[in-house]
Amino acid sequence: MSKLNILEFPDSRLTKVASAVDIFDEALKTLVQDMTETMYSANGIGLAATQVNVHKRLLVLDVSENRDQPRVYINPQILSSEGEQIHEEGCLSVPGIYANVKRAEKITIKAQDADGNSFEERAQGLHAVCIQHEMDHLIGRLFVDYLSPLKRNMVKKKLEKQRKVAAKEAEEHLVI
Ligand code: K1U
Ligand code: ZN
Repeated sequence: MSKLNILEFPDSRLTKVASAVDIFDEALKTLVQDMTETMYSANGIGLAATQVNVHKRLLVLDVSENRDQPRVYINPQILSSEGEQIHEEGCLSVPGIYANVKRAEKITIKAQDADGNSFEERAQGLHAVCIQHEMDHLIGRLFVDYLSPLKRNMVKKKLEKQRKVAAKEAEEHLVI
């Protein structure tokens, strides 16, 4: 298994729209395993293929308490949604930034597993939030796109500053 590189905002590749998965082969199973390892290693509860620069409709998640129930959703579609919830969201592609986002409270989703078998599932609470967040990635949308342009710009500046500090620290570490 390999750990994959996660693209970070404002990388334009995060805005690409993913296309349907139509081949269910060993390469797809390896991608699912690598994405799952990458999600766990980054302490995430979800990861969309777009974030690792693969523009296919595929996401992994694990919202279980013990982090031992990985799930994969290929070609996911929301069949119905009910209610509203506001939840604080984070994103591995927007590190260190958290914001409240309004989403549906309950969803019914149809997707395929890594063998191509179709299944339907009902999700609510954080599970539903995470699926909606990851499905947004597959259409090139980030949770910061729900913020005002002013707040989004502040996020961009904060990330630029974080990166400069990290680069300086790495340089100092090299000198010492
Ligand atoms: O980058 C991602 O898409 C993963 C993202 C998923 C997510 C987290 C929270 C709400 C919606 C979607 C993360 O896993 S961010 C890191 C994280 O584990 C986390 C952050 C805030 C709340 C709960 C978890
Ligand atoms: Zn995300």
